[in-house]
Amino acid sequence: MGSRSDWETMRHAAETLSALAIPHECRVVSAHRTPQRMADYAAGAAGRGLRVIIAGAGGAAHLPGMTASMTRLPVLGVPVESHALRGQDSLLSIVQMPAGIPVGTLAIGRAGAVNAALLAAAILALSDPALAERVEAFRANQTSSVPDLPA
Ligand code: RP5
Repeated sequence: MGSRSDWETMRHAAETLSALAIPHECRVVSAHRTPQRMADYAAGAAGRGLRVIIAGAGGAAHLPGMTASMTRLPVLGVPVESHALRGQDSLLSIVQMPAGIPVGTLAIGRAGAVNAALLAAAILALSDPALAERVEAFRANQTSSVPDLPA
């Protein structure tokens, strides 16, 4: 994520990964304030064995796109809700990547963070049958927990 202030949103991604027993790490890496840290992180990610990157940022959110430009790993972008524009700025700056460098962009805020983790899980589950079973169980549990009546 681009700032500690993003953690309130991005913790939902981390919690979802934990619920699925997916090993992960959480780091603050800013495209604007720590560009060298971002370059080192992105360029070294595949070599360290990472398989998917979830990048959350707000405002002029260059982190997901810049990260994607420096790694072959899939990058999932989460637009963090900004104060000034309620995340519209984050969303548009993450989603409108020029052809050639993709960022899989999720919804603004908590929903995007949760779904980034679930999408990462789905990607990883393609080559991990045990994780595929946990993803199926997660979804079955979610389905059975939806009440029939409004109150
Ligand atoms: C972005 O700037 C971060 O991703 C964050 O959403 C936004 C504001 O950061 P802070 O000023 O709260 O550190 O780089």
